[in-house]
Amino acid sequence: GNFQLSEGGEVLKRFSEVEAVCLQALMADPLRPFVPQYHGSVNRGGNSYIRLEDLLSGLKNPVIMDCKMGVRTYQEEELTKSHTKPTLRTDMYQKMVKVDPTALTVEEHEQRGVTKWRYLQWRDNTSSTSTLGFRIEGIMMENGSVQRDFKMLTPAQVTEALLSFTKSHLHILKAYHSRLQALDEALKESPFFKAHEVIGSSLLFVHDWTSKANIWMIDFGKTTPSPSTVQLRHDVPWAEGNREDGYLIGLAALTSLVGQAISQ
Ligand code: 4IP
Ligand code: MN
Repeated sequence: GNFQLSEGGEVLKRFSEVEAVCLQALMADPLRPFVPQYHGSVNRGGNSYIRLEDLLSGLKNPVIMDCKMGVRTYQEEELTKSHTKPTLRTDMYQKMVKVDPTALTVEEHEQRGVTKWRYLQWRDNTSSTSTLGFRIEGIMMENGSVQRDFKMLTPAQVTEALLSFTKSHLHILKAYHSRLQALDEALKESPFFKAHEVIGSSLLFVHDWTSKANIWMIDFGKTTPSPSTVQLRHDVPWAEGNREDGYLIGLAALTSLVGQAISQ
C-alpha cells in the first residue's frame, strides 16, 4: 500500500524499518545517484514516516512509469508461511476473481480466500515478471490519467507501452537507455547490491516534455540482506532456496526493449 504525503519539497512515506535500513546504507553506496535522497524519519499525527527527496519536484506535468523489478515479487518466507501457517486473504481472493475467476480452484472459491504467496505468484505468472524479470506496474500520463493492472506478457506489448509512454520521443528514450546502462555499471560496483536480495523494488521512470528523463530505484520494503552463506548473482533464475531475485535479468530485458523502441 502507498501512504504518502508531501511536505516542504519532500515526500513522506509510511515508515518501514527494512526500508529505512536500506536507504541509510544506500546513501553511502555507489547506487546513491540512483536513489532518492534519504533524510531520516519523522513523526506526524502519531505515525512514523520516511523522509525522501521528491523526485517530481521541478517537473512540469510529469509522466511517470513504475517498473517492478525481478523474476519474483514475494519473499521466500511468504512461500514458507503459506505451507506452515497459511493465512487466507479475502481481499486478494477478490482481486483474483475480478480478473480471472477461472484461475481459482474449487477449494479456493469455497474458502473465498488465498494466501498472499498464492496471489503474488499469480500476479508474477500472469505478467512479464516471471518471463522477462520485470513488469510495468503503472503509467501516469501528463494529464494525470493512470493506467494500472496491465495484462502485459510479451516483449512486443512492453515495447508498445514504452512507445506510448514516451510518445516515441527519441531523446527521451535515449536518455532512459543511457540511464539504464549507467545503473547496470553502478550495480556491478555496489557492495549493497552484492549483499542484498532485492524483492519488489521498482524503477521509477520520470520525464516531462521540457527537461531530461530520469530513472530512480525506489521501494525497498522487501529488500533484505542475503544470508552470509549465499552469494547472490542476480542474473540467474530463482529456484526455491537459492534466494535469487533476477534483478539483472529484468534490467537486461528492459534495457534491450528500450533499445528496440529507439530503433522503431
Ligand atoms: C499488492 O498487490 C502489492 O503486491 C504490494 O506490493 C503488496 O505489499 C501487497 O500486499 C499486495 O496486496 P497489488 O499491487 O496487486 O494490489 P508493493 O507494495 O510492492 O506494490 P507488500 O506488503 O508485499 O509490500 P499486502 O499484504 O500489503 O496487502
Ligand atoms: Mn502494487
